[in-house]
Amino acid sequence: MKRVFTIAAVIVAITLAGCGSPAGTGGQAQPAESPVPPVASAPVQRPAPPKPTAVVKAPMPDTLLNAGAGVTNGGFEDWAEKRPVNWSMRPGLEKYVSPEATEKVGGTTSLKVAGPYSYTHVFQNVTIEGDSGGKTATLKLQAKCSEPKTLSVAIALENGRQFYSQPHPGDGEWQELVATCAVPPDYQGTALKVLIDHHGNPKQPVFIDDVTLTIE
Ligand SMILES: [Ca+2]
Repeated sequence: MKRVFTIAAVIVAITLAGCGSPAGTGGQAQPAESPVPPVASAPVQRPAPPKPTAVVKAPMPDTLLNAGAGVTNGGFEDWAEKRPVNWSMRPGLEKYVSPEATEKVGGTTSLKVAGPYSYTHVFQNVTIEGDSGGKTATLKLQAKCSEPKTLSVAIALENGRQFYSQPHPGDGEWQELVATCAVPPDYQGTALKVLIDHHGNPKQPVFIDDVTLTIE
């Protein structure tokens, strides 16, 4: 009998154990954790960077030559008393210049310069209005010359410095001659001299037309 009770007790124990709470639940079922939604990556509003302050450069003041006219009578169209208006020569050498209607580039006449002489200069002082320091002046003209190394042109500063072009090749053709002058930054002069230099005991005349002077 004792063995029968023991078996019965075991059975009861097993049965009671089977009526317990479901294993593993621990009572109240926990709601499944919902996954953390990803944080929407909203565009980050950053404050607009300050606009760069526009650097306003003061414009280079204009430099006026002959009050804006540049070289005056650069085409040698205007003559008075057998001299080209606004051009100069050394005293006594005016007789070597004349207007020439058959050799010209523009207009109706050019400047003819003919010897005999060892050399002669025809020049014009071009006044400067405004600051010219640090700028570059450029002289251009058309010239016809038949003897090599007898004709050059130049820009002269008031301190005596001269900036010469290459000489005309002397080929008997119209050629452009160009002289450039780097004006010193501290230049205080009030004029630039445009200089036509015919030299070397030339035997043949030269012709000049369309003289211009610019600065920038
Ligand atoms: Ca002319």
